[in-house]
Amino acid sequence: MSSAVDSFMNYVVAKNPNEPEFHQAVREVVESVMPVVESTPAYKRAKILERIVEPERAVSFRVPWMDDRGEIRVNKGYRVQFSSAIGPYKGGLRFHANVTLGTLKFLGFEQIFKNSLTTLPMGGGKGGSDLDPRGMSDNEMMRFCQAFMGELFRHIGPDTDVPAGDIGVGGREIGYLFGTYKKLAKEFTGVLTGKNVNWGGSLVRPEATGFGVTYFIEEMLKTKGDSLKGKKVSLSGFGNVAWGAALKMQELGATVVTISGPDGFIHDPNGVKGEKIDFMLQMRASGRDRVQDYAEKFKVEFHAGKRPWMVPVDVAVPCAIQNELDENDARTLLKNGVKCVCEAANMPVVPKAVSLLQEAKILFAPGKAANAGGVATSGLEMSQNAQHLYWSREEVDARLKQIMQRIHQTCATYGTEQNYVNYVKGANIGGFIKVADAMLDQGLV
Ligand code: 2IT
Repeated sequence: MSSAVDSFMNYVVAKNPNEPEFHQAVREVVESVMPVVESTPAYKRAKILERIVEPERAVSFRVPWMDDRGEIRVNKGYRVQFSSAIGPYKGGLRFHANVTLGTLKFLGFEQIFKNSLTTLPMGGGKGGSDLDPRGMSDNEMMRFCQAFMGELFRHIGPDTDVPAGDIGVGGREIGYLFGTYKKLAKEFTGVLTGKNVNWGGSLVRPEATGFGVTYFIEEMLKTKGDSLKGKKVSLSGFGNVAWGAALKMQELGATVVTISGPDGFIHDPNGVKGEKIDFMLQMRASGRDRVQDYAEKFKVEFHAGKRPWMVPVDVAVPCAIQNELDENDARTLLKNGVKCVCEAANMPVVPKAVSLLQEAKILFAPGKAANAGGVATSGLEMSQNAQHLYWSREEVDARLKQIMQRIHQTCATYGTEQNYVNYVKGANIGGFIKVADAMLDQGLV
């Protein structure tokens, strides 16, 4: 089997040079699904794997804009429309200095299987820009978003491709992007998700990724007769995902002891709770991209340039960015008795660290299963927009929770090996089969 994986990966690497994150994401899925493909002649005949790793379409465009000093700035803009087998392309926009086409191909590829797992009719896509938003004024961000949407609008639509936020794109950016789309398309439609609730957004969408991750962890712990109550939890990041997770962790009786930023991490043994969680929003709005402000305000330890995985915890939840938890971090967490590591960001744990955690037979879940609550709630926002209705907070939250429980069940169904749930395998196979079967049904397109 590993030779089939290796030869397929040689093909992928040769066709997509210099895209290491994309190779990493593809290898992880192919390792899981190769046995299914090898034993399903229809998938082999239809070249499902060769087709699924090639985006249906990827656009790259120029984003020229003017900063507050009157200087002209030029960024790259992209939208990768990866798969529309089970619905319109769906996935976020990332504004971050290290964004390349390869980054967005990795994210768009992951999104195909994640969206399939939600059980909602959404294909996979991702977009963004190499913009570094740090230190930008509100007016600069508005002009950037107007320039970005000035090109993107012709490639998207409520039944074609529905972007949302990701790193660097939150409610403010979605507002500016939506304003420009509406003006150019002359249409008020659900073309973006993550909108403000006053004009088409869904309740619970801001919290949804972090809530969903927490519901998923609760399901994982339940398989061991355990729960989050009384557990010590480390989070990385301090953005939207970490914020939502901190809120729900507090509600379920866990103590969040770390958050982090590019400058280092803070250790708050009494717990990131109450007004301290609200302060995460202020830190994000400040655009300073540092957590030392938290340490100064609440008089807790700050570890400059370090990652939070050295703190002994029961549950570790990387919420920041890809490849932020490596083999050494995994060894440290295991040595300190970690019971569960759950990816809340997309692919934050490096492959060797994933193997170490799985070999130690602790609970480990991949982002495409555990963080699917964000895009699932985007799907619920699309449903509400299509009906021209709003659902209550209780209704959206109940649906989100049920979706996370179903995703957990799918992982267990396809991933159980001798009393151990391999969530990576379960998520990949569960997500893949539905997309592959839809591709068979729709012929060679
Ligand atoms: O990675 C993700 O799933 C997201 N950034 C959310 C995408 C969405 O369309 O809500």
